[in-house]
Amino acid sequence: MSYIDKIIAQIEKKDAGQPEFIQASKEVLESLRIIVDKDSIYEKAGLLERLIEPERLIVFRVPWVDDAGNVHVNRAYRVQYNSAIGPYKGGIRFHPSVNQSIIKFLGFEQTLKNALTGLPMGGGKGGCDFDPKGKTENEVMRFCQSFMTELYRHIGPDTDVPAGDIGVGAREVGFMYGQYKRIVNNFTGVFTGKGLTWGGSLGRTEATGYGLVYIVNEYLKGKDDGFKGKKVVISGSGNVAIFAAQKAISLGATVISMSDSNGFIFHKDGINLDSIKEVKLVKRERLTKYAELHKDAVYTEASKGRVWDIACDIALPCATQNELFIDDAKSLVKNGCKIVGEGANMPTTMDATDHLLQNNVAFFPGKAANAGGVSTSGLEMSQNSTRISWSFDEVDSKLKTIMAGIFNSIDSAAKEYGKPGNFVLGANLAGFKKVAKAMMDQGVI
Ligand code: NDP
Ligand code: 2IT
Repeated sequence: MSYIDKIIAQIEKKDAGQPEFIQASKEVLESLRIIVDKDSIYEKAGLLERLIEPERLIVFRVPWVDDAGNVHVNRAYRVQYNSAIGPYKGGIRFHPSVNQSIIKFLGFEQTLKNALTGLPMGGGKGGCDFDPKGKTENEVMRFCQSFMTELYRHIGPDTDVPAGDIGVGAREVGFMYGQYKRIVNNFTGVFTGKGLTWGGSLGRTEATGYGLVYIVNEYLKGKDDGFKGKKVVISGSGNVAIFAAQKAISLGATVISMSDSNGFIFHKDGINLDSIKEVKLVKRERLTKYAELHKDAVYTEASKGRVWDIACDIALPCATQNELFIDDAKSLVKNGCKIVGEGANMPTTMDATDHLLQNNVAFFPGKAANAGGVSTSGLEMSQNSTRISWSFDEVDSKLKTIMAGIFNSIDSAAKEYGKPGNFVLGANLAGFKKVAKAMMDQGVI
């Protein structure tokens, strides 16, 4: 049995019951055969056993009291996955689906993603099965304070630096950061995605969506093409989706569809982004509200249709894991879609990814395509350390450079290993090589 097969068998046995973690780690391990099966140094160093096992997984309870005086207890996690190249770095997710499998898959992906950025950041991720939907502002604040009352002892500006993810935006980061500062009596860059008046970086809010469009654009530029005139379908209508739409539109594309967990809108002549922002970011309402405001937009409930059935040139899944399945991939190919860029983490299942690759769709995996967010978090950390704030244009131009760098490294790795255009392989290999080298240099720890 090869080393990789041994590790896959070990994960399937030890981590049975963690489907998302098995899915994410298997995809990476399959890509590594090309390097690891040829060189016994990795097996001798137990490198893969160490890479797939988190350095630390913290599980804790979060008790809080709702406005009516009822006590609730949620389960929270922080996985400190890998610190070979820098302090643990990665977001925090609040969603009822959060469990150990999801946090571990996200932490594992983050480790390789952060390596691709070229910045000194290790991999981490956190979250809780708390659902912010329908909670009052005071309930969210009390929850965040209770969450941080435990988490604070595990994080620090040079140890572990959290940020936002699903269900965690500027509001939640504010409440968590406030409580951290109150406990430790220290104003440090322990969080990224902070507010602009208290250490946040200009451009961080936009960074993940913008970065996604920048990396796809880098690819298009190589073909003397661009976003102009392209029809774009985006899933999700949160932070990543909205700013991907904003950048795509500014480059001349028409975004014809967006979604939330209840359904999707199809707006043939292009969605009205101001209206989406008002509905989703300001009023925190459902997309049905958008359809009420725009009579020419068609709303379809999630149970009655798929956003991926809409014909488009470019599809950008920006909602959550496992939201683009094999039938969706077939539909995209059939309708002429040429590019899929993952704004979300692991939105595409493995068989769907294979189908897209086999049909010459340019496929940008999340660990490369959505790395603009954490890259700009890295830039926020640098600004905090030096106590300097850069202008929006400075940050944005650094983000463009980083995304072009990521494109070049995944493109070159794919070519180097004989699979030009396979950016899944390219991203996994380029990320792995960097982390593996750092781990080898630092001995068996
Ligand atoms: P938000 O909470 O801002 O938005 C999430 C969006 O996805 C909402 O429209 C939400 O709909 C939808 N969604 C969430 N869960 C589900 C689900 N189970 N089924 C269907 N739709 C769902 O999160 P972000 O935009 O920050 O994150 C989106 C994705 O991007 C995630 O995969 C995240 O890990 C990834 N990502 C985020 C980064 C960031 O900087 N924020 C950086 C890199 C990756 P609804 O409102 O109905 O729940
Ligand atoms: O998945 C991700 O890369 C994020 N949620 C952002 C992480 C970060 O630390 O900015």
